[in-house]
Amino acid sequence: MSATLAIGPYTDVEREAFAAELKPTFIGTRAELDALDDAACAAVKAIAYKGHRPFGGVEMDRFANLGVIANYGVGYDAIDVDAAGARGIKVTNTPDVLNDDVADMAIAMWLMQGRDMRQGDAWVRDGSWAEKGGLPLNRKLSGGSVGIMGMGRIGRDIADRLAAFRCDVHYHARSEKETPGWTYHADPVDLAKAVDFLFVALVGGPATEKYVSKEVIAALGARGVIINISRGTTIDEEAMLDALESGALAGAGLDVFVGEPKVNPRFLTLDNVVLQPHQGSATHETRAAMARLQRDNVAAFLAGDDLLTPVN
Ligand code: 8YV
Repeated sequence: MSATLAIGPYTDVEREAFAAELKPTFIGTRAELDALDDAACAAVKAIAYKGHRPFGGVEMDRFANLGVIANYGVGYDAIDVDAAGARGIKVTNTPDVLNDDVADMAIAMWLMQGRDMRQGDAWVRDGSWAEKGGLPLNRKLSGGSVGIMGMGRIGRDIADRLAAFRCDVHYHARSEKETPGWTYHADPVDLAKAVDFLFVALVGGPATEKYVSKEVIAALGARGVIINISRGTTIDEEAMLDALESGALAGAGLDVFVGEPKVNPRFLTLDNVVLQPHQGSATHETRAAMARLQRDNVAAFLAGDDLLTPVN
């Protein structure tokens, strides 16, 4: 048994890189984790974690010599960081290396939803163009009013892109930030009232559950569109579905869902949504950088060096 346990759906490329550097033991499923015997668990000093299944105190207690959980991803809501801290276990994540890709995905869904590109593609493919003429007109996006919910590193990269589209940028965050003249709203409902397009870039976890509430969704209104690249849990999904179905909300572009990869079937019949399988960071380049940073954190811990990107 190795000192490093790699838990999750690692790709072959990631496995090879991991095997060459740290020779971890790989665990793909919950059953394999449960099947580890006491001696194997006692050998584990570092866990490299990938995925969104909760990993809490009960799981940590199986590893008496565990010192670090290195998460693959900037969001570490799957890991109970308080439980880790209480046991003297450090947690790391993979910030920054994925900002570009996630912000690009947000902009792509905004363009795709606002310009009806999903419908446009179908219009060409099914012969409607030749039969009926052009697609019904859609919405101008450049120069519009946009809101960012959560002005962390990814929120800022989305805002920078929207500024290049000459949009009027508004945002909500716990505190006002230094920005190039963007409008701060201390109340999330006020932000929603001020804009047509709302980009959700909050951190996940209990503190932000349903932060985009029924009231926020109502305040966005019938011309409102929600773009979410954060976590499904940050939005009151049922309230959003009700509003999308009734026309109280114009549309949504969603890369994340409550209970993913299973998606509420109500989404599947809606024409006013663009749905993506949580692939904001899913490019060869960025995933390689995330995996690199995760391995570097594990290696630093095993060598007794400072962790590169600790979160506790
Ligand atoms: C996931 C993500 O890590 O970084 C995050 O917080 O949600 C993603 O990049 C990725 O889906 C692998 O689990």
